[in-house]
Amino acid sequence: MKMTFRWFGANSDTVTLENIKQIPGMTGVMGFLDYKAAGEVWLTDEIEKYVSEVNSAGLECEVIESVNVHEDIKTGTGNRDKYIENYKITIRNLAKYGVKVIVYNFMPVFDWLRTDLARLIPQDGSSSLYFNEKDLGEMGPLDIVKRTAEKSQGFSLPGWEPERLAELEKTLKQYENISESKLLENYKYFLNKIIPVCEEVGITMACHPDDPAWPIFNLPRVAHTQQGFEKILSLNNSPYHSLCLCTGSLASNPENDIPSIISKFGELNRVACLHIRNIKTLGYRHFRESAHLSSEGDLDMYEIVKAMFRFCPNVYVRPDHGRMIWNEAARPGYGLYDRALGAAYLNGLWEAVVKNETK
Ligand SMILES: [Mn+2]
Repeated sequence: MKMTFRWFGANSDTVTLENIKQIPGMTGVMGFLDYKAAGEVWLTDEIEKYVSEVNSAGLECEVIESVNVHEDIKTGTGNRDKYIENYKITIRNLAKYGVKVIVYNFMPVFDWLRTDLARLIPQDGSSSLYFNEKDLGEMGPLDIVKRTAEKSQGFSLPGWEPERLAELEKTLKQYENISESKLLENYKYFLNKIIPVCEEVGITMACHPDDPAWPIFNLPRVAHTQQGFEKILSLNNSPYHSLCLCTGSLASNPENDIPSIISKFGELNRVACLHIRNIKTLGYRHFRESAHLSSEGDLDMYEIVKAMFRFCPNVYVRPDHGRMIWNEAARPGYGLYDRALGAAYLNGLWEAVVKNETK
């Protein structure tokens, strides 16, 4: 296990590299260039600047998140081949600076969705991200985008970048004729073009699950169940086509057995990294994010860490979304304090599992 932390860059994050380095057991960051729009090439000087900053803080940058896939690739229309060529250049450029894994998703339009970004948890006065399908009511995608932007306290949210959503109506229109099987066909086309480049330069692509783990706004989504991942992985058999299993995203559907999903795909050598967080189910399609401890949410973190140790012990891990605690003002989900507590807890579980399993 390599414990890492998401970092948005010096100009975009309230958390500093020094903060991250001071969290015990932290080996690196999962990097992010928040100003890059989907389809754009990540230039070598931009990557070099980010990676060398991380390295000079004594941290590694072997995982990059959110090299977003352009909607033309997902819908198989317009300039798809141009954007795929750009993606290939980005893969090569990232490899030059020691990047080993790219986390991405193939979700139509929305990376993730919440109905409240700062829901008060009455028991302790902290707040966290929250979802209740009932609150969506009559709201359409445009209303929810507007509301999410208003509630993000001025921070741009990954997956909700303004430039990406500016053309939302047009993008939604593009999906009117895209069925699940068409989406998978376009996904396969993309993989077959980029995976040979990944194999050549040694970068693994890690698909992130849908969040929440079901289709929204009638858009086709395929990455939210074991069966969905089986379909996705069968599109291309290379081990460089892999998964980033995000426990909190998957757990929004209580039918997903997370330790079993990690075991299954870990054993097949198709798990490159894990995002670990916990959620508390409050009703049907109704949940809030919780502190990482098993006792605070629905997930058995001991079983999750044990599955990781047994079936994919070399993965990159990061504590995912934390609650907002101790009056911190930060990007929703991405404060320092609760994620640092999560990392310390996960490191403790890891030590216990390693000692138990190797006795
Ligand atoms: Mn995640």
